[in-house]
Amino acid sequence: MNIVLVGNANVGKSVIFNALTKSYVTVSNYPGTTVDISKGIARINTEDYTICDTPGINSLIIHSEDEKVTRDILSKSDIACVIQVADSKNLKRSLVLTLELLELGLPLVLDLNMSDEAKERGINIDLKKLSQKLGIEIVETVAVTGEGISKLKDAIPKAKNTQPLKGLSAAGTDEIISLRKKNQIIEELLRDVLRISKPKAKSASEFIGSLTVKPISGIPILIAALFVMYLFVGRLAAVRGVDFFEHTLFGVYINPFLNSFIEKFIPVPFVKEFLMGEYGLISMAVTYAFAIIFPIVTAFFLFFGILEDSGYLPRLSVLSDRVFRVIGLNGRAILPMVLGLGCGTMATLTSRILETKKERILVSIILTLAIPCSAQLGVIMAMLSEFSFKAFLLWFSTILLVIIVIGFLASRLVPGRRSPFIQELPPMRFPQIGNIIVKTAARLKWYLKEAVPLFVLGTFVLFVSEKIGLLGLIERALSPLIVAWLHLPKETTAAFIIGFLRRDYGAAGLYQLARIGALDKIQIFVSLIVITLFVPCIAQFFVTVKERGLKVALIIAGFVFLFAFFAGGLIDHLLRYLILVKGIAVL
Ligand SMILES: Nc1nc2c(ncn2[C@@H]2O[C@H](COP(=O)(O)OP(=O)(O)OP(=O)(O)O)[C@@H](O)[C@H]2O)c(=O)[nH]1
Ligand SMILES: [Mg+2]
Repeated sequence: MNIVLVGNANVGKSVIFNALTKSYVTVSNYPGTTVDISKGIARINTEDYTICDTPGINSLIIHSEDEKVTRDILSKSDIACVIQVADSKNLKRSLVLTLELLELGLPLVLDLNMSDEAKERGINIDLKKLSQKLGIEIVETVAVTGEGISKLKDAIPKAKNTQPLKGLSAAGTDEIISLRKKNQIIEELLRDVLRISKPKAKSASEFIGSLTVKPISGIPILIAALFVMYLFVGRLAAVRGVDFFEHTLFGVYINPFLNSFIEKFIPVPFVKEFLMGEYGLISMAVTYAFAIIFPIVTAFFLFFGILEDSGYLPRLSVLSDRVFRVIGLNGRAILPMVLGLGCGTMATLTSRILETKKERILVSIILTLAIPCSAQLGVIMAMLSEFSFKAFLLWFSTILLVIIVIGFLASRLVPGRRSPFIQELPPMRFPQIGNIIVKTAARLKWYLKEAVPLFVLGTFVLFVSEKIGLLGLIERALSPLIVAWLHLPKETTAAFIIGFLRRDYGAAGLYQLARIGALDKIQIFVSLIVITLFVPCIAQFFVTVKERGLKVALIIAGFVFLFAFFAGGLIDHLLRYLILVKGIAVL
């Protein structure tokens, strides 16, 4: 039998799910974290149940795709109990959904979560009275500390099938009358059960929150956040961390040991090259994955987790709404894009939280074209940190410009409409260290599982191509593009080839070339622009096919490929002119 967790967005459903099932699904402080159903098993009173975590909804009437998922699961037949998780701070919004759930007639438990924050704000809810009026079990929880979870478990077997509230049936089927009636009922309920004892004072977190959304203070805060990320991921992890992993751990211990091991036991030249050669399984795939990319993504995921849990991201949507309006989107679109910095594949799924098809296509285009994924971003920052933060900002502005120009043009071409922007702002919170660590570990595990096999495959492809002379052929064939147009050395071709499999792997290849001094400043910058704009990795391409259809995915990928090389060459010529002819130190 199933127990389904439903509720408005960002109320703590996923934390409750994790507490009940002892498994982990992502928890973040913004609406729309969960976009698909997650299932887990929980033992409640000696019985095993399947618990379903669902995307947040405001109503059972569907607006966006992620809401449909929830609606669908509620119409299944084997539901033992529905738990509505609610934000105690916002009882009114929760009750709109409760009234709709009552009409389903299923056993229902109302979980008033975040009661810690409600109490802080002096909000008191008379549970007994509310429970009587609605005819359902009600418990209070603080999901993040586990308070009340055992009461919630006790309430599940007690839940009985619900009935629609009286008075509501009288409204019949007229939607507007029924809406008015519902509001009236909710107002009455609130008058009976809700007591607010403290006058509303502005807290420090509210003050900081309000600074982040005003352009005058918000833009400097954004730049400061980027700077901290650049220092932490670019300088600390990517330069120091990679140095340690590559030179000390792999350079001094692991690789020499493996070398002598192979020398001793399998002294066959072919095997030696296969494992430790230029395109060797260990010297390339394993070293790139663990020595270069692992420290970078770890730092990135840590930083990102803190950002997510602080509640900054929804505020960034408010700040950026004006820019997004130019490109046919609204501020909500910042979420999939920022998530795309973690992984474009996941972010493409998150574009479900957008309301119209047009918006989802536009976001898919931008995700494919201009959003680098975590490891790639880290490598980019590391390479640019050889110059200055200025170079990083120049890269950032170039990409932003591409997003705005292409977004603007695409929004004229793709038919459809833009939806109005409504963003609820969750409170700014101090991130929970425990959640950040668990989340980072879960992401790292997923990352390794996802990336390493493709790294191995990519290396194998390069190894074979090199052996049969295909690589040289491709290098020569692409030389008008890579050498003549982009002014890059032909060795970068291999990096772009593996970039097809995973962009971060391609970026790591460029990083290696830069570190051995094979690229000058302009070449570094240009190759980074190209690899950023470059085709999506295979996984992201397939998710785009799944979500948007093959035709749209192919058009996007084809366009992006041409555009990346075109823009790279343009920037190369511009930089050469500015730096070499005019002598301006742009980088
Ligand atoms: N203070 C406090 N914070 C909570 C509580 N429950 C959840 N949170 C925080 O609220 C945020 C949202 O939690 P999630 O579990 O991701 O919310 P959700 O309902 O699954 O959200 P969506 O998947 O977006 O619909 C996270 O930052 C949690 O740490 C609580 O009882 N008290
Ligand atoms: Mg969730």
